[in-house]
Amino acid sequence: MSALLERIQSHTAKVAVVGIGYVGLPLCTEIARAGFSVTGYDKDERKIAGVKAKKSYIKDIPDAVLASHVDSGKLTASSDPSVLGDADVIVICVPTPLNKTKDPDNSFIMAAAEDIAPRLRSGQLIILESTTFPGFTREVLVPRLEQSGKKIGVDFFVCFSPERVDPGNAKYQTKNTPKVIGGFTPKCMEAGRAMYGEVMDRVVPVSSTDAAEMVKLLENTFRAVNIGLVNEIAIMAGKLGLDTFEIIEAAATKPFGFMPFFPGPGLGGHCIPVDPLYLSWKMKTMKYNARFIELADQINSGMPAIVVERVRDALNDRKQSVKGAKVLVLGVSYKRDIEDMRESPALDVIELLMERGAEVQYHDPHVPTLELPHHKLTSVPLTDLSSWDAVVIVTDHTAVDYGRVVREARLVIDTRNATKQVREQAPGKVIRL
Ligand code: SAJ
Repeated sequence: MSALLERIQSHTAKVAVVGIGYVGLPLCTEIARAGFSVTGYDKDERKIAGVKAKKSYIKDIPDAVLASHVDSGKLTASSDPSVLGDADVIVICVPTPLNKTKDPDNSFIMAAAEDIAPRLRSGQLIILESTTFPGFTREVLVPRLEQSGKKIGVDFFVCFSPERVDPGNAKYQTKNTPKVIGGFTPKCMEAGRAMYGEVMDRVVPVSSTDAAEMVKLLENTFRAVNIGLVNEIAIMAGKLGLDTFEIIEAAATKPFGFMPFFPGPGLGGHCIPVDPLYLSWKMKTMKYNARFIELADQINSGMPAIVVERVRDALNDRKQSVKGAKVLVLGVSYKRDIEDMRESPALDVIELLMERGAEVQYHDPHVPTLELPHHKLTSVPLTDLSSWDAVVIVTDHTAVDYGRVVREARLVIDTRNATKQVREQAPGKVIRL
């Protein structure tokens, strides 16, 4: 342990980061910036090639930043698992999705454990960053690593430290976002705090790996449940004939005790729709039903159908049916100004409209093509907006001229309040969620 601490404090410790995606690559650059030699380990040869060619594939990491660390010799990349045996510190930043039955899929973490276990060396520190259920590190990861015959807290050290990367956030990046960390034993914690203390602006120790796992799940469950709440408020406001966004914006003037969330077409991304279900799944194994999480998931998953109901009702008011209607979906990525389509509710909105016989196309400046189960669509240019029976704003990209949309379109269903500044130019033409 003392040798590990000495190498960490002198920045001579060698670090390996398993998984160099939107979490791992920024982490690699911060570790290199702190003066450590760091190797990005990934099975995706394209990522390895990107790092070696100093061509960043992560928007938050400019090519110049990547190049500076590669040219200094501090940052390398490899798909050879032997780098894991050489490393003093190994950080695991791999995906933890849900499988088809919405149960946790920890297979990527276990694949990393299979790469590490046969190469586990005395004195190594392993930090898991991938979001998982409370108890995973203690019940699954550590026992797997101990099968090597080495003893946790004596021969090797394990911590859990949740990733808090918010892609595209100009203010908070890896280094200046407080870093929560929990150690399996006090020595594990000492090693983890020492390592991240050399890289991050602020380290937040908690009492265990389970606690650190739970911190992450609370953070993202908080968002999913509050988004579910405002989505239900939108459903209720619709029945009351009230404008949801007006209600929320007025409530948001309360300077204390309130935090605005806004309704939308559903929950997209790889965090918010997924992480809370890791917690509810774990509670099910303990015969407890995490009702808020389940209810939020039901409401959020049901929003695409609510959007299609709003389209149906708006067309109906114009004596038109959805069947045969020409509908343009405006914006399809899971949130504004990004190209990420993971779990995007736009996919469900399009599918539901097509099932009801609408002729659907989409426009998204960030998404050139779209793969649906039975269709492949291409983003159409924003010309001749009056040719559509309805334009449905599903993602509110800033690149779109919403003034032109409300002036030229015949009917606009706005699920994001994108037309807030311009809808007065076309009274009665814009229906908001
Ligand atoms: N959404 C709403 N209404 C809201 C806020 C979000 O419908 O009021 C929708 C978004 O459109 C999107 C989904 O929820 O489809 C998730 O949005 P998000 O703003 O939470 O963005 P994400 O998925 O990029 O979440 C990430 C998370 N970061 C990590 O897990 C490390 C989350 O913890 C961050 O709080 C969030 O970014 C953020 O604050 O931007």
